[in-house]
Amino acid sequence: MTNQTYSNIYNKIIIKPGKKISVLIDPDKHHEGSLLHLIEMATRAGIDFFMVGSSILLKPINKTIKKIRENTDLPLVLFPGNLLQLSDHVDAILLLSLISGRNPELLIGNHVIAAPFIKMTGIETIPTGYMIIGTGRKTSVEYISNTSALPGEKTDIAVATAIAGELLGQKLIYLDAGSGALHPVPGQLISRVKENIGVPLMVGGGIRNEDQIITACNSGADLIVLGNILEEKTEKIIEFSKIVHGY
Ligand code: 1GP
Repeated sequence: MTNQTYSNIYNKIIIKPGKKISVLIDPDKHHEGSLLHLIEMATRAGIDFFMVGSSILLKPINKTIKKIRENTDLPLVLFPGNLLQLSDHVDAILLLSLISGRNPELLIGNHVIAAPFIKMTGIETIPTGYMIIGTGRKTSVEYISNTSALPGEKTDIAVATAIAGELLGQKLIYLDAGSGALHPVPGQLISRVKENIGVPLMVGGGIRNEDQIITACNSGADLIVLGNILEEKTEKIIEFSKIVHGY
C-alpha cells in the first residue's frame, strides 16, 4: 500500500451525495489473520472509510492502526473510546461529545486535555454529537461512559438532543445502539431525528443483516456503521456495501 493520507474527509466523503458505509474495527476482537481478512474484504467492497476504536481496550490501538495503514489505502477515522486511544496516524478524528449523557468529562473535560495534541498534529476533527440509544441490554459504552442511554422509544428526547447538538455546532450526529446491541436504533427514532436536523446522520450498533441496513437507510441514515457482524461474517461486507451504495 502507498499509505495514502486523506484530507478533508468531512467535505470529500461525509457530506457528498449518497449513503455511505463504514467498518468499525475493534482491536481486541481480532487476531492478525482476521484483521487482514476484514481489511481486504472491506477494501474490496469499496466501503467509504474504516473507523477504529472501542469503549474499552485490552490491546494497544497503535498496532491495529499500523496494520490498517499498511494494508489499505482507504481513509481511517478514529472513534476514540478514551484519551489513551488518541493517535496521529489517522486521517481524521471523530471529536465526540456524548450529548445523550450528562458526564461532563465526555462533554468538555476530555476535549480540554486532548485539544493541544490534536491541534499540534493538524489532524482533521469532525465535531460529532454522539448519542447512545438504549435498545435492550446495557452495552459496554453505556457502562464505561458512566451515562444512561437515551431510551429508544423516547423519540422526542432524541429529536431535542440532536437539534441541540446541531445548534451547538456539531457537524455530524451519531446514533449508536452500542457495539453488539441486541437491537439496532429503531427506524422511527432515526427518521424523526433526520427530519429535524440538517447535518449528516450516522447510525450504528447492533446492525446485523440486510433488513436492518435497509430500515436504517430508508429511515434517513446517511452513514451506516458496522462492527460485530463482520467479525463473524466478514464476506457479508460485499453485499452490505452494495445495498448502501445502491441508494
Ligand atoms: C459501535 O456502532 C458501532 O459503536 C458498531 O456496532 O459492533 O454492533 O456493529 P456493532
